[in-house]
This record gives sequence, C-alpha cells and structure tokens, in this order.
Amino acid sequence: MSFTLPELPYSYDALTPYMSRETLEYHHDKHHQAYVTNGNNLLKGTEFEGKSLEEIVTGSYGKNAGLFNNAGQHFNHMHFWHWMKPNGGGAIPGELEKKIVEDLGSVEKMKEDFIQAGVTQFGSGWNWLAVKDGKIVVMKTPNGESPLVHGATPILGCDVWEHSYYIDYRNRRPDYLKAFVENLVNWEYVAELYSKAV
Ligand code: MN3
Repeated sequence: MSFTLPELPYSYDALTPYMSRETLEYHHDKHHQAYVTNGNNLLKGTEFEGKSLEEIVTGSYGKNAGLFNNAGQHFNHMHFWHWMKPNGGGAIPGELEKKIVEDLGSVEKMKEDFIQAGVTQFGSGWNWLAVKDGKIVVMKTPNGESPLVHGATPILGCDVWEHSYYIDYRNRRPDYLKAFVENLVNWEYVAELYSKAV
C-alpha cells in the first residue's frame, strides 16, 4: 500500500480556541503531508511495499530509520486527528473508565500521569495511553515512535512536537497538554481502540 493523507474529520476551525485553524493547516497540510510524501518515496523498492501501515511501522523499526520515521509519524497522525473532537474531553465511556480506574488508580490520576509523561518527554515525541499485557499503561516515546514498537497497542496519543502547539501556546507545553486532556480528547474513539486491543 502507499500512504495517503486523510481529510481532517472536522473543519479547520472546529477545535478553536484550543487548537487554531493556523495550527491545523500547518500540522495537517504541511507536516503530515510531508510524512506521507517522504514515506511513499522511501517505501519504493523496499521489502515493505504491499504491507499494512502497522506492519511497515513495526518492520522498519531499527532497520530502516528514514522509512520508520515517516511511516511512524503517518501512523501516529492518522490516529491523532481522531483523538480530538470539538467539545472533547468529556465523560469517558463506562467500560473504559472502569479499566482506567482499575489499572491507573482514578481518572484524575490517569490525566495527571498522562500530562506528566508529555511534559517530561525531552524534545520531540508523544505521550500515550496504551494497552500492554492486558493493562492500560501511560507511556512516552521520542520522535516518530509509538507503543506499537514496544509491544503495546496505543489507544490515545498526544503529539508534543513543537509544531503541534507552538503557534497557539508558544513554549507552554503543559498548558497545551491540559487543554488536550480537558477540551479535545475524543474518548469514544479511545474506547473504540481499547475494545479492539483487548
Ligand atoms: Mn505532528
């Protein structure tokens, strides 16, 4: 398969004031597009042509850095647009909420730990909720990595590369992460990925 830039699942203005049209235009139209274009060029002629995106990500990790970086970021961003919605961050679907409380203590503790993972990811990367060995865990990864290459299934990720927040929040990454958790997260999509992961 080759990589294709998906449409955003909402309008460019839909996430204001928490994420602006300008951020989405740069982030989706320029950054994500670049991962798609570069990924397709680097995929040509490799053993990974014809594989699924997940197989390309896990197969190229540690073997083909250029392809991995672009395919990994394509995978991350394919989900990232769906991990947000207008008026997001509300109630967590019951079954998922129960599992979060069971594995991470409470919803408040999960939010705190998730934000802390993003704040402490040094440089570019992502912070995550993932399912590993049947449990929900908080993770962070550098650059284009994701829980996929660490034996876990991502169910929620936040992009903490500066291109995701510098226009709207400048250097205030903690404020961006708080807004993401409180006002943007699409918990229905997280629940959908959780139900497929267990
Ligand atoms: Mn990004």
